[in-house]
Amino acid sequence: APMIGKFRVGGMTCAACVHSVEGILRKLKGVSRAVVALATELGEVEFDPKQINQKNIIEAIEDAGFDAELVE
Ligand code: 9UX
Repeated sequence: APMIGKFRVGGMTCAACVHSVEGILRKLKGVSRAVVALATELGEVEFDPKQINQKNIIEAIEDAGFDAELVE
């Protein structure tokens, strides 16, 4: 069953950053949905835990030059 991960994404300064992060997340194998909000810096990602985990998602965001941490 899919899981929802909530992340705080730092370093986004314009709407294009948001689209960039969403695009990166949606391309990851196992991710079925990704939305990121600039104002709150919160991202919500639906993923298949058999294919990808929260750490992989954080690393993908960081590889793109942004900060990311899990929100409990
Ligand atoms: Mo906007 Mo973001 O000009 O990496 S795309 S700041």
